Amino acid sequence: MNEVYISLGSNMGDKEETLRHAVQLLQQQKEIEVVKLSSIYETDPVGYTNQDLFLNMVVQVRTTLPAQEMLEECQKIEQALKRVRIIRWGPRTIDLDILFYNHDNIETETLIVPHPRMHERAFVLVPLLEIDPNLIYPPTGLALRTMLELVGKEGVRRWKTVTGVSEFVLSENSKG
Ligand code: A4P
Ligand code: MG
Repeated sequence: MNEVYISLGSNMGDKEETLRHAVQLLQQQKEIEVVKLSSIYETDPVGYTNQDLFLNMVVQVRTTLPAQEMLEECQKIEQALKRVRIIRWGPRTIDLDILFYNHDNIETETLIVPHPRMHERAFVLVPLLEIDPNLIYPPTGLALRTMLELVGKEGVRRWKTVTGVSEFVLSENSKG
């Protein structure tokens, strides 16, 4: 069984519903078990800043799928949720990025793991460390919480606490 961390981000439409729907679609795959969810964070846009705030979260899953097939599942979910992307780093209904696949280092034309920008992004590190505060970033051997201290938590605010996978997936339309 492989342990995988996935970062989810949305900044168009009903962002919370989009995150929930993406987690539902992950959970519905028989080869994927969603194990843990972070809280949902409201985050200031990074990169292209003239766009709406994001909601970001991280999920931990277990899967029998090889990394490339896990990426394809993530891309199917992005397509199912009709991701529109006009500007690089610009608004998107949903983005799913693979952060870690076990402790593997993967570098193919379509997949780089660990995700090459994760360690400089508070919107990834804060929810990831909520799931496991002791994670190490394999390329540097540094604790991720040390990397977060360097980056700072500015622009990342806890927006909604998520109590469990099934509660989150089933709590359709509950706002606030
Ligand atoms: N790809 C390579 N490695 C991976 C991986 N580990 N996980 C390839 C997922 N995909 C990976 O991605 C382009 C290609 O990357 C894919 O075809 C895949 O083969 P994309 O998602 O289609 O393009 P993108 O979203 O424009 O690029 P990317 O790299 O996902 O964007 P970023 O760098 O993740 O930036 N600000 C806030 N606050 N919150 C956000 O969530 N997100 C971005 C997106 C910018 N600013 C943000 C946020
Ligand atoms: Mg992406």
